[in-house]
Amino acid sequence: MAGVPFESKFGDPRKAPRGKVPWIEDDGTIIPDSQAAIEHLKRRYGDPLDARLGKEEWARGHSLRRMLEEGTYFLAVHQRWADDRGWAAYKPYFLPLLPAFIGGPVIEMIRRAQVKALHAQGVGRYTEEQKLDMMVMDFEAVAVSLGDKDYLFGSEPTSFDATTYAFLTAQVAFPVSTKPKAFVEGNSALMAYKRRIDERYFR
Ligand SMILES: N[C@@H](CCC(=O)N[C@@H](CS)C(=O)NCC(=O)O)C(=O)O
Repeated sequence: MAGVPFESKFGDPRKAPRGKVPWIEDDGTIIPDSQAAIEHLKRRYGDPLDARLGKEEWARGHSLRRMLEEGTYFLAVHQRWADDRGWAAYKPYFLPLLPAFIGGPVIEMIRRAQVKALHAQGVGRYTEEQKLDMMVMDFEAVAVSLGDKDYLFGSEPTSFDATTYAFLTAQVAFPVSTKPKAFVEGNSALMAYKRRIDERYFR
């Protein structure tokens, strides 16, 4: 989006600098966490995306991104790892990423660790219904922020659109029907926004 050339590679959390994906390597410097990576790239190569934003717009974008990455994220982890229907759909994609033979028991261990982490974070303690409603509300907040604009902050995209796009795409691409997925798919402005970004950057 910022015109910086890059090559994407498969990230293995076991080899990640902080045990988490994603991370970037830029000229020998390793930067874990998408947010820190974005800040680094802005410092190093300039900021063609967000530089035009006023302080208040930045604050709104930052709040939205933190809601998605630190709140909605855990609800999405629940969808994939803890919910039985979600797990049945996600496991066949995840399993081939692990070594053959030990992959089966290891994946169940990872699942138990994820369920424990969701409980510690707090999301795991809500009922299924509450979790789905919380997620719908988050996407509703995104839809209201977008309004009838092409991008969150007008006619051109910012780094905040990258985050929003990722969360919408993950929801739409996930094969299990849920309330939040139905909300996103039923919202014509959100779907047009997702298509706009698909066509601009991924076609
Ligand atoms: N806010 C972080 C989130 C990183 C994150 O939680 N990554 C997950 C996958 S989406 C992970 O690597 N989990 C492995 C683990 O917790 O062991 C970022 O955007 O970089």
